[in-house]
Amino acid sequence: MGPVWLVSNQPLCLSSGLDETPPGGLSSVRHNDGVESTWKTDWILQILPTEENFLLFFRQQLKSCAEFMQAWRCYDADHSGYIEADELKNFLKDLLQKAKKPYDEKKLDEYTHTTLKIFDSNHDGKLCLAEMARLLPDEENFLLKFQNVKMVRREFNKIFELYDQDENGYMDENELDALLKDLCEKNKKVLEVNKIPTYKTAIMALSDGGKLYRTELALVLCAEDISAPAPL
Ligand SMILES: [Ca+2]
Ligand SMILES: [Ca+2]
Repeated sequence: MGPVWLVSNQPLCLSSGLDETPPGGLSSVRHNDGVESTWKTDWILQILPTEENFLLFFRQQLKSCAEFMQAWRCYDADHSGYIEADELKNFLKDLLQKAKKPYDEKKLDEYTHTTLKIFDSNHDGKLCLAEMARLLPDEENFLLKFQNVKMVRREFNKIFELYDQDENGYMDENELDALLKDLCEKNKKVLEVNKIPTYKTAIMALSDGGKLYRTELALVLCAEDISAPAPL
């Protein structure tokens, strides 16, 4: 892996949009008496936080599905479709820096290991979008809903080609909108038509400046690993 982020002392991905943490967020919580509440970040100073604390912590950082998807896109630096251990470490490092908490390499390795242990349900040593989806609060958890409408690779590819109407290899917002409308129509029991703008914003957060490529859309809609070799 390229060591680019390892030499950076600045939080890379959490510095802009995610930094505007509303009240309740990290290190911005002040009670009326002016005493800063640190309980929410205490876990990070402890050696072994509980799973619940981990979830709480992440949820405070990633409040909406769009933020979550932005973070995903940012920290999956090699665009492999997974957050590997080194990418996860970078994410945790940025969180610690943002929370202005001291840490050393050893602690960082421990947190990385613990976080992987909690979220890596299939034990392949890396996190896929579905595994990370647990970080989202239930009411924001569009990813879990989309789990139920995922397609096999062949079907997904067909759909992609169908809705990529100008056939330029990526979907723009309008093409995605058309796809989402039809998907919601087809899966009324699972997806909500009035949530289409939310779904769209979140999924477009995976795009490359408005260009939503097949591999990125596949993270949400394809049940198979699209980059894996095709079965015979
Ligand atoms: Ca990756
Ligand atoms: Ca995994």
